Amino acid sequence: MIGLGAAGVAAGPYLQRGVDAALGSVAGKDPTGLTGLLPGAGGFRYYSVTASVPHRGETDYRLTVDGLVEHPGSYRLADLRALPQERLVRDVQCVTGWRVPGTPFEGVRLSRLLDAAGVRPGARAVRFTCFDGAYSESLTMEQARRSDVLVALRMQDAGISHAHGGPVRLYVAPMYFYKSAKWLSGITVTDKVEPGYWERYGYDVDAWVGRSNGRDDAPTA
Ligand SMILES: Nc1nc2c(c(=O)[nH]1)N[C@H]1C(S)=C(S)[C@@H](COP(=O)(O)O)O[C@H]1N2
Ligand SMILES: [Mo]
Repeated sequence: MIGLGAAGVAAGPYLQRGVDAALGSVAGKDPTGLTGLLPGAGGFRYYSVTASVPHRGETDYRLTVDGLVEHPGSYRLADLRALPQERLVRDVQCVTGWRVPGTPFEGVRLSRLLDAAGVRPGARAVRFTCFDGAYSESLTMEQARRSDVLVALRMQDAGISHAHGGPVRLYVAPMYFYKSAKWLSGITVTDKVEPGYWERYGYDVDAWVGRSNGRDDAPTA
């Protein structure tokens, strides 16, 4: 069953509905990945574009920062925890419709890591890679520097579980949840935005909640 799901994802999200039907109760009707309802997680669905993901923790987790920076480097979990932590409590919104209200995330502001690395002139974007070996995401430099974009170490007042992309995931609060890359392992500063995994299938690169992917919600006061 996992093999069938992975094949469906590889072929594209629009085929996923058929795959979901074949998987029956195992997967939800969701075009953005292999899904399943996470137990006890407040309505979150599990997403991974790969059939399995290695576990990384205290001894073997590394987050590399490279590309157009003065000081490329890598962080261990302890290094990330030693930096000032930011807490955000917002609604999580998946582009397919499900939503989890008031979810706390905590971590290091991405802008802090960019400042520490020393972004070079000419840098316009940031690319994110994951230790699942497949997923990627990207932000413009302006988006990446927002105060509501975190390299998150905690979610729902606990360490981020493996299912939710732990030990470290990206959290892009103002955008649909596909921007929040799980199992984050690399941050590369680049000269232009490179569309991420789902964006190659037509999802918007600028994924503002309510103002992208064909939605145009009335502005709230
Ligand atoms: N590495 C990786 N990150 C990912 C995904 C994925 O498949 N792989 N799916 C994205 C999508 S579409 C969503 S909705 C969220 C789901 O996060 P969750 O599994 O913690 O609910 O992760 C995003 N980040
Ligand atoms: Mo999603």
